[in-house]
Amino acid sequence: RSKQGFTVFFTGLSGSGKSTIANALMVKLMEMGGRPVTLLDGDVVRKNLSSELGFSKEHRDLNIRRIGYVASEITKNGGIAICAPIAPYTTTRRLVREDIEAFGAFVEVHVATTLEECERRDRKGLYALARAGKIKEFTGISDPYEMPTKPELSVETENVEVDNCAHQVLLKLESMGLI
Ligand code: GGZ
Repeated sequence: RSKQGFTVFFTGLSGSGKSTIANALMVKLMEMGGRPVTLLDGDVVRKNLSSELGFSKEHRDLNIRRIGYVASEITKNGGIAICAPIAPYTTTRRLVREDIEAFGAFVEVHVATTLEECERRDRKGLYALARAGKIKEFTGISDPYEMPTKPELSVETENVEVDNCAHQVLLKLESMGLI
């Protein structure tokens, strides 16, 4: 019997390394073959699925529920969904978990790179703009990020290489009997 579908749901601050780890994980899972792998990255989703949405709590929640719905359909059909939005609200993450666990496994991975480190890197210059008040409601600066308390896995990118983080996720998936 083929294995059940599942969703890997990354959550973390802007610039924490979610996309990079998610991409590395996707490559590893694709190399293993078997099930189709679908990446639902934060900014790609915002461009294609949630282009009318902003960053209020209502809009973020809508965005995350949409991602959750697509991931649940993929999971239902035996595929692998990798999601990488900020997803700052605990309650919303829990709702998505419930949506997906109806069909398969939900693996929450907290990319726990600290705000200090994300801001120090400031790869896209967004933190500087947020500090200057030019971006309102910016996660970690002028908008909340509720830390996951019981993620399946927590990784950080300050002292650990991206590839190593992706490998930790693979090991977790193995230990859960998903791959
Ligand atoms: C947070 C923002 C904001 C505000 C624009 N707050 O580093 P990025 O640029 O590429 O990733 C961030 C992305 C966040 O979108 P998500 O869909 O992942 O957020 S959520 O899960 O909360 O719906 C950032 C950019 O959009 N960005 N304005 N105000 N991030």
